[in-house]
Formats: sequence, C-alpha cells, structure tokens
Amino acid sequence: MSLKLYGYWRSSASYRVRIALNLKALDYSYEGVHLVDNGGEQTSAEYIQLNPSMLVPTFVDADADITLSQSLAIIEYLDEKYPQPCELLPKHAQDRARIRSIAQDIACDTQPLANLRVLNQLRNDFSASDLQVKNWAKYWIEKSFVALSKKLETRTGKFAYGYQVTLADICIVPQVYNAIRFGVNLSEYPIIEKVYQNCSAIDAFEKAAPENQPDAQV
Ligand SMILES: N[C@@H](CCC(=O)N[C@@H](CS)C(=O)NCC(=O)O)C(=O)O
Repeated sequence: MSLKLYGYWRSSASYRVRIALNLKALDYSYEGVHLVDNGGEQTSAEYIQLNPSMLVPTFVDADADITLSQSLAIIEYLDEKYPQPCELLPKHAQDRARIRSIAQDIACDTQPLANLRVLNQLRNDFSASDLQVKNWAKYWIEKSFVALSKKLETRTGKFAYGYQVTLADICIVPQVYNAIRFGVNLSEYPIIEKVYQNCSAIDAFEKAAPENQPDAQV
C-alpha cells in the first residue's frame, strides 16, 4: 500500500485527513503516534525525521516519493491527485476561496490555540490549573464559533457550503469534536450543529471519528 498516515486518534488535524481519505475511498495504512505516552512520540528522533515540526499528521505517498505535513496541504494534494469520486473544492475561484477561508479560520486561527503543546506551556510556564487550561481552550473555540456561525449564515445548505461536502466540513467536524471535549455548548451554535450532524451521518466521517481508530483509548 502506497499511502500511509501517521496520526493520533484524538488529533483534529489527523481527523481531517482521515475524513478526506475516506471520502476519496482511498486505502491507506495508519500508524498511531501517541502524543502523550513515551514523552510524546511526536518528539522522538525517528518521528522528527519524518516531520521536524513534531506534529501530527504526517502523510506519505511512497509511490510519488512525497512526505507531507499540514493537513490542509495533504487534503488539497489528495483532492488534486484523486478528483474522483468527489471533489472537496468546487470549480469556481470564488467558491474555492470562500471554502478555504472557512477552513483556515479553523486550521490557522482556532485549533492551534488549543493545541496540546500550547496547553502544556500554559500549565508549565504559567502555572495554569486544569480548569484554567480548559477555559482557555473553550474561550478561543467559542470566539471562533461566534464568527463562524455568522460566516455560515449566507451559504450553508445541508453542509457548510451548499449541498456538497467540502474542505470546510472536513475542518468543522473535527473542530466540533474538540469543542465538545472542552465543554462548549454546541446548541448555542445551531448552524454549526446542523452541519456537524449532517456530516456525522456520512460513512466517511463516521469511519474517521476518533473512537473508531485503531489507536483509540476510549
Ligand atoms: N497546522 C497543522 C496542525 C497540526 C497539529 O497541531 N497537530 C496536533 C494534533 S491536532 C499535534 O500534533 N500536537 C502535538 C503537540 O502539541 O505536541 C495541521 O493542520 O496539520
């Protein structure tokens, strides 16, 4: 098998790539990188060879001789290389740009603020308690969801952007998973909740869910 994903069951960035791989109906092998055990396997010398950023996911397409980090780059690579059975970005430039904008709201401006190493730094260098750390993550996700709800108002159909699953949905669903973990009340964001529920009913999303991964600890 040529495609391999290094990920962690609860990592939302890995979850994004798993959804895309499933939507593309691609076969891939999966290797769990435990972000906590063994001092954080993402910091091992072996893993740093693959991904010097010490983050998951890392994606390898051995046949194409490419090793990639960054979930959005990986997903766009898959979308360009495997346009069938569904395209994750539509044809028109303005639609693509709007969808990328939503994806980046999450991947660039929301998820990084509640990343494990950021939360650990709050604990270690600023003596934040577990409750303060949780509230920090919740605060930034809620701020993001208020803005996202507004942005979704005009073009959301069954999914985030109309009636086809796109890169925007692939980013929203894992972010909602994180939001629930940090105690965000999803019912305060009905548009996001609707998108989450509609996507969750699709096999590709269900199969990619954290609890359904081989390295899940539930
Ligand atoms: N922008 C990156 C983010 C990757 C990322 O933040 N991964 C997290 C898990 S979701 C991670 O590996 N964290 C490990 C750590 O914080 O030490 C992407 O989209 O792939």
